[in-house]
Amino acid sequence: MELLWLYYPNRPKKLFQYINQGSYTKLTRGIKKMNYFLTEEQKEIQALARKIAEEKILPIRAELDEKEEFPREILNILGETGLSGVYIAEEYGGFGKGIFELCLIIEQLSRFCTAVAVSYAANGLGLYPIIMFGNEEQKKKYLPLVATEKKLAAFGLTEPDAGSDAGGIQTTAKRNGDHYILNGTKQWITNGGEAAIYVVIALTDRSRGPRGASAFILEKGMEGFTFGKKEKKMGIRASSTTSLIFEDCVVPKENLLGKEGHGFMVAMKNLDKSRPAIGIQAVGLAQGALEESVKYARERHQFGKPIISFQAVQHLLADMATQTEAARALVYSIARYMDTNPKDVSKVSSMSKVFPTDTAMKVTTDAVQVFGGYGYMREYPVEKMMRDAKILQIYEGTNQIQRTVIGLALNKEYARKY
Ligand code: COS
Repeated sequence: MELLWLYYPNRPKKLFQYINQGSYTKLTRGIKKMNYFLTEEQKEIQALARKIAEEKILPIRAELDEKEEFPREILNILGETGLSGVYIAEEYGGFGKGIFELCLIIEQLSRFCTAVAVSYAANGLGLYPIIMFGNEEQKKKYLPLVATEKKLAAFGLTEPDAGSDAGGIQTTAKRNGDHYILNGTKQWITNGGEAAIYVVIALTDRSRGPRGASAFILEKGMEGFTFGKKEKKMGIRASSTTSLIFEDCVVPKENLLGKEGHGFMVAMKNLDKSRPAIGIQAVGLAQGALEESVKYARERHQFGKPIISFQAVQHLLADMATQTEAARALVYSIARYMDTNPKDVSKVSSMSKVFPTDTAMKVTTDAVQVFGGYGYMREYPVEKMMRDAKILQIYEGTNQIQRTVIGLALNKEYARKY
């Protein structure tokens, strides 16, 4: 611990306080993972997230799901320990780390509850536009709120008639003196109603389509900004999903993010940045389902033997384990690559989402199969895991869109290089 202080003298003390409480021997056993050559600091971040997940999420995840209750207390703990600010620069109260460290945390949370993991991850989706395109004042004002004050963030792009076709948004922002006046509705916004900060994409020049879109920072409580009802979902039920409603919503001109007309680019770059965070939710979820399945297959007896001794079950588990590890290796390597700030990451970013999320759907479905009839019952965790997996193939760009992005990039790269 002391050594870490020497390396990062500006860091608030609290990050590693939590980790020193209690003993690790009580933690649940996991399946042995590959050595991904994490630094000592990355191991500490991972261990802290794991401890919080096992002690705070595992005992109540079924209840949170059943009651569709927002996990505010768990998010507060993530805020108090400093994990909410891991990817935020130190000068704004964070730890100045990258997408890779963010992924290490999300993986551990998602291993026990994807609803908690996405509520945490959505902060990144809300803040990365400010990190990438915000001016100094905007960064100083908004980033510390999440890094040190336990506030949450959200991103508003999707509309009732604009999902995959993000360029088809209809929400408008009209300049009126020192303000913009926003009108329109955003739909299915993660952390809707719970977040204090919202980055919203709206048209400042309708005639120019996507090229007339601009990004704005909104605060909960602004005049003319309200929320729709909390959606009732198939999975990730503890997370909050609402619409954002703008009726002559007054936004100061200082809250324009970047330049007018750059909103679509801001949105696309933001999605590029955040898709590994969805891929790693899938990895954590698949890992959780695999662990539950191995444990169960060792305990469940049929024909006088544990079912793990039957080849049919072994082969299912073997594929689940192999695919989960492959997904992890993919996300880890892409996240590390993206942290070197290469110019164009759309292709790899989409890859880091599409493969792990298809994998999680398969692994969780197979987990229910291993559990048989019990797997279909709500008393066992794999039922929730399979429901939670489905949204991963849909949100932040359907997997069909991810394949389109990859295909377009392949075509472009080939034309350029050969
Ligand atoms: N980074 C930066 N700029 C980008 C970009 C990226 N990743 N992708 C597109 N752009 C730019 C283009 O360069 C183009 O700029 P110019 O107007 O200067 O030429 C502009 O944005 C429009 O691009 P394009 O014509 O490719 O737009 P399309 O509407 O055809 O977009 C896809 C295509 C499918 C890639 C886009 O609509 C998309 O990603 N959709 C999915 C959205 C999504 O994930 N929705 C769920 C949201 S959940 S938060």
